[in-house]
Amino acid sequence: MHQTFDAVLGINLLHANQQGADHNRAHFDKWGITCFNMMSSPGAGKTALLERTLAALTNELKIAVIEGDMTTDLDAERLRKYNVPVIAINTGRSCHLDSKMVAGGIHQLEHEYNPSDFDLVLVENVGNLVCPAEFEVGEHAKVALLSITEGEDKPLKYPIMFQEADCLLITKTDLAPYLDVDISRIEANVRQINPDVEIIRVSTKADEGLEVWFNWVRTQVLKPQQNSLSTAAILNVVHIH
Ligand SMILES: Nc1nc2c(ncn2[C@@H]2O[C@H](COP(=O)(O)OP(=O)(O)OP(=O)(O)O)[C@@H](O)[C@H]2O)c(=O)[nH]1
Ligand SMILES: [Mg+2]
Ligand SMILES: [Zn+2]
Ligand SMILES: [Zn+2]
Repeated sequence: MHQTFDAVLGINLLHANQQGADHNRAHFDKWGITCFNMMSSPGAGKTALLERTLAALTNELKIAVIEGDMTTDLDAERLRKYNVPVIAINTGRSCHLDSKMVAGGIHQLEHEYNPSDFDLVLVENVGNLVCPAEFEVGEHAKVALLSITEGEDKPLKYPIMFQEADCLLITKTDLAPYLDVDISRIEANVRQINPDVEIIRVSTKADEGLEVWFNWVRTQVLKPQQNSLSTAAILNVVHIH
């Protein structure tokens, strides 16, 4: 995990990040956009899930993607096939997206499109089970993915991600017959940390649970935005275009 206080600079990094996250959320709220932060360890299936989500929902929702990777735009290229705006952010040496990086993506969306046309922005975070959960980017919901190949104990060993999640997708369930894994044990471990989290078992390969996931997405998009009265004030105070 990163140190969140830089003693030399005297900056509380998480506090500064939070201000940027409030700024981003104010943009989303002004435009009527719901934003998800999609997080998991490398390879749990974030991009595969986004591919299926875009294929299923672009006819009913206007979606844009902000794609975070340390290097390359391989995932961004996979998602551009679905004819949605995909803004690629390379984080370089950073193993998570922070709110300032995502602000760059949001401002790009604002300049290139009419942002009020969009319903949903999906942020794919860098593959990492630890710090993305601590660095809010302005999302309305945190979606965590855990594949069944990672082990039943992961929610207990990396609790912050599972504590913070609004929705947990247990992925690659098609592999269960080949593994010594008890999926209900994973669920019990998650519930121990976060009793109220929505848990959905999915497989993009075997088409399992995807309709349940799409319905969860729909309910979140339809939820009234938390539209704070201070939206305009936040945008004025911290504008980092
Ligand atoms: N068997 C199986 N494999 C899957 C499933 N979903 C994804 N995969 C495979 O898992 C690998 C990683 O999937 P990605 O979607 O690239 O994972 P990711 O979380 O986006 O990876 P990073 O962006 O690198 O962190 C690929 O080889 C996928 O084909 C699934 O439901 N079942
Ligand atoms: Mg990916
Ligand atoms: Zn990090
Ligand atoms: Zn702004």
